[in-house]
Amino acid sequence: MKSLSTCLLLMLMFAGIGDASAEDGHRLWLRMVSPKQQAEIRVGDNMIVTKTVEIAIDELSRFWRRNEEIVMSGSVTPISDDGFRITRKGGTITLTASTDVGMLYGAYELLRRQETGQKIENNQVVSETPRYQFRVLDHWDNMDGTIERGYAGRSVFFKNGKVDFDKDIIREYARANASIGINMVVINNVNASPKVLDEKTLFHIADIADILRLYGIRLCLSVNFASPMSLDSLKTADPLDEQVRDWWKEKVMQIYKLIPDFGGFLVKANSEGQPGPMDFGRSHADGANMLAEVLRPHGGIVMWRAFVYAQNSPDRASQAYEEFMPLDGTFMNNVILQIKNGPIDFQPREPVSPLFYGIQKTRLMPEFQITQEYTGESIHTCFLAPMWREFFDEIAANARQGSRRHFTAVSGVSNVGNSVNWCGSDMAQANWYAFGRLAWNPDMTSEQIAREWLQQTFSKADKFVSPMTAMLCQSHEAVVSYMMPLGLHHIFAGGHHYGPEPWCHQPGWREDWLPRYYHKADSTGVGFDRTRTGSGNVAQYPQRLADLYDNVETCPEKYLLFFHHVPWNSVWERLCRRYDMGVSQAEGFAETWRSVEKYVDMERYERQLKRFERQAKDAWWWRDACLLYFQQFSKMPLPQDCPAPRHKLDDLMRFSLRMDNYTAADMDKLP
Ligand code: GCV
Repeated sequence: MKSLSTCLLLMLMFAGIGDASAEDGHRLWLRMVSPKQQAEIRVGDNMIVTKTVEIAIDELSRFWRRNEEIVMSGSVTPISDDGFRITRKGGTITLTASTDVGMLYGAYELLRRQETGQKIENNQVVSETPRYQFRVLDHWDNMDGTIERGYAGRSVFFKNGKVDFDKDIIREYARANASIGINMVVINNVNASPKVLDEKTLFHIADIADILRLYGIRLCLSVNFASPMSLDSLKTADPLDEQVRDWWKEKVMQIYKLIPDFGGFLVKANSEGQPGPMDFGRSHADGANMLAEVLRPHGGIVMWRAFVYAQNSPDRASQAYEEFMPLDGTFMNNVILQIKNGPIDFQPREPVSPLFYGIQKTRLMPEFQITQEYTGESIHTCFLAPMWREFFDEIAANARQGSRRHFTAVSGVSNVGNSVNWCGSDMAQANWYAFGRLAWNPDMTSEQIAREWLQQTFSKADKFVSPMTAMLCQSHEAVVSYMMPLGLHHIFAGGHHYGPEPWCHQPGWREDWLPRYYHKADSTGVGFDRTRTGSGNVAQYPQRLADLYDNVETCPEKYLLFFHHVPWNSVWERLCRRYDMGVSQAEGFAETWRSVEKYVDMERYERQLKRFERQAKDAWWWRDACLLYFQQFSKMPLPQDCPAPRHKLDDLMRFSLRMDNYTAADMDKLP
């Protein structure tokens, strides 16, 4: 064993991270305070001190405030997948890992336990390995610096068509990711500019990869399938064309020369106007395999998105299944199909995409959306762990019924931008955190995650943590209730996805971009009939679920209007009550926040209070817009004990919110 105090000098380069400063939210959940005297960390002889291990040592020596000494030791028996083991004997805690990244994860686990008051008992063994091999954060950042569906400012990677980043910010970003186990990031939008593969651009991207690598994170890129045509004027991007294959081979070699641990490509093909193999008469598998073949020798993967839906299809929910099921078994094994959790598009609530049950011979990864495109952007508090838990729970329940289920990877569309608190809203940071924690261990409960996030990010006081945990865990259901309860979906205003516009009608627009395609309200009832006698979508589910969803009596209420068109008299009262429940929950959020004021610093308190107040108003806006609009068809009064609307339908229908990325500054312009 040797003392590492000398090495600590080397670590001055990391100083600055986590220093006490004003509470602007920038430090996220990593608000650790250093002890007066740095902790001494001992390093076992069997360990190679890489730069990543140096970071682990630095983190512990600067922030470990307990009396136990820490010994870091390489593992004699391998611990798989960057896992780690923590044991305590008397006053010595031993952290063991087989890889340097495992050591870093172990260091963050120790600090998390310290910050959340979890003791490690004498002789206790804490042993952790991540459930999924790839825990991927997808950024929808454009090279001009804008972020598609981003509500937290501009890109931290790109500006004015170029790679442009602040090294310190990227280091802090990498550190935050590593602290929750994220090990891959895709830095650019799936609606990808071919320019990202330009040699000069790659050269600068490699500088980002160099920083991420220190924290065990592999960089990936979204690629435009027609890149060979745009960048080098090839006549085709046909995946079976020799020249095209050679182009990709060379490009991939160029990338690996610059970024030896490059993770791979994420591809949105033949979807929403993006080019793809089908433009050349080839299949998704032809396209994905061509890329997989050139990446495989370097250890790279292809994440091929299954988010496809053709214009004028009778049921958008059925499209991806129809397109991808026949291809099951034809993808190479370094291709992972990336499938959105639900069959439509990151709605506040959807059933699990049937592809997760159907696909048997291809690797799969769910795609969640951390950025709140459909759940209130950076204004509403909507803690998404309960929604993602619902997904994992349904998958697990079905696996028990005999359906195969093992994912290799999990991905989430990031909510990070260059705003001072990274996510635009302080509460939205919880979703970044929750994504990482669930990607590491999908068995964690929402309460556990909320609790540890709150303790680290705000205060450990139980009078703060308990009510706020309850509020966070209720928030997703509240959002569903005041926006789209009982299985309603996609009744957002056209052009953006913030406010309600169930009436939205834009001549010339695709039908499946308009709310009425989804709610199908008419004089006979409301809801999308996806039963066996309707669109037939239920039949894409395993028999047990198909039967359950097909029958209006057994269909879970939360999916009722997703699968059934039901008469008004059977649903009107329930609908009104659900909306009201959501509104009163949202109103309660502001009250809860006011009740914990003394535990929160002024800056974050004020900033968040405004958002909670806006959220309550928006809940009313949603409730009134939807109920008053539907009432035109139901012709039924609101139940007597339901409050009178605060808005008039005509006023709401006249109001038009044509802003894609509006910020807190625009909040007062809403109804
Ligand atoms: C990146 C939805 C979003 C788009 C997004 C697309 C996708 O349609 O509104 O902004 O594009 O999903 O996931 O590809």
